[in-house]
Amino acid sequence: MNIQWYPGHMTKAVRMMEENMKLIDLVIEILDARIPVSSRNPDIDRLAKNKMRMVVLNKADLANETINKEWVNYYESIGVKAVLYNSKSREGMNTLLSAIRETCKEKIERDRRRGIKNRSVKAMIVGIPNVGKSTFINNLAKRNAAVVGNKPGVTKGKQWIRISNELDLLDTPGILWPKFDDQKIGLHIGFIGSINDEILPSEELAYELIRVLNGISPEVLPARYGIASATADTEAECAGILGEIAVNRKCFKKGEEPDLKKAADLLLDEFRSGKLGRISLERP
Ligand SMILES: Nc1nc2c(ncn2[C@@H]2O[C@H](COP(=O)(O)OP(=O)(O)OP(=O)(O)O)[C@@H](O)[C@H]2O)c(=O)[nH]1
Ligand SMILES: [Mg+2]
Repeated sequence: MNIQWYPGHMTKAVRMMEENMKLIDLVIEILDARIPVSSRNPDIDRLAKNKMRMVVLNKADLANETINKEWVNYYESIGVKAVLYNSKSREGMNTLLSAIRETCKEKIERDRRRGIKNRSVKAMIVGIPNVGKSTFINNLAKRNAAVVGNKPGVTKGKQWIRISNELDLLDTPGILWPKFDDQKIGLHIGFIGSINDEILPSEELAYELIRVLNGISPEVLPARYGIASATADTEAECAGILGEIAVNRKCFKKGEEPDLKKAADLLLDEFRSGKLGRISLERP
C-alpha cells in the first residue's frame, strides 16, 4: 500500500505560512502523542528556521501514560521544550502556559529593556491535519474561535486569535509533505485519521493496524471484540481477524457474509477515539 496525500491546498498553506513567518516569534508544533515521530513534519524545520520553537504532544489522553513521560524526557534530553496536553480536558494548561513564557523569556525581557510595552508574543500553531490545532487554540482562548472537526482538512485558511494581552495565536491548515520516506509513517498517519479517508483503502489499513496492535498489545483485540488470540503476520491472518471482528459486531453484507469494509471502518474509528485503550504506536 502506497500512502501519499499532498493536495494543492497544502502547497498553498505552506506558502501562506512562509509569508506570515516574518510576524512570528514562536512556532508551536502540535504532534499526536501516539505518534510523535510520524506526526512531525520535516518541512517545519525549514519553515521555522530562526524562530523560537516548542512541541505540544496533544491528545495525550489517547496515548499510553508511561510512554508519554518517556517522550517528554526524550525531548528534554535533546534540548527541545515539549509538553503533554489534552485539549479536551485542558489538562496540562498551566504547564503549557509557563512553558510558553519560559521559551519566550529572552524576547519578553529584551522588549522590556528596550521599553517596548504591550507587545504580545505571536505564535504560529502548526502540524499535520487533525492533530487538534484548532481545538488547542479554542481551549487556550476559552471560546470557540476556530472551526474544529473530527476529520483532516477542516481549517482552510489562516486565522489570528487573541488569547490575552500577552499572547496571539495563528491557526493554520494541517500540512503533510510531498513524500514519506518510509511507508510506516504513512500508515501511522493513516491510523490516527490525518489522511483523507476517501483516498485510503480502509480494509488494507485495518489489516496493518491489526498487525501493529498485535505486536504492541496482543490482548487488546481479543478483549474488545471477544475473539481468540491469533497471530497477525500475513494478510490472510489479518483478514481472518477482521472477519471475526465483523461477526462480533454484526457487520454483515446481505446474507451471512461478513462485511470487512464496515468492520475496518469500525476498528479504525474505535482505535482513533481511544475505545481500544490508551495506545502509543511509537516510543523514543
Ligand atoms: N481525545 C482528544 N481529542 C482531541 C484532542 N484535541 C483535539 N481532539 C479532537 O480531534 C479532532 C480534530 O481537531 P481539530 O482541532 O479540528 O484538528 P486540527 O489539527 O485543527 O485539524 P485540521 O484543521 O484539519 O488540520 C476533533 O474531533 C477534536 O475534538 C485531545 O487532546 N484529545
Ligand atoms: Mg484546524
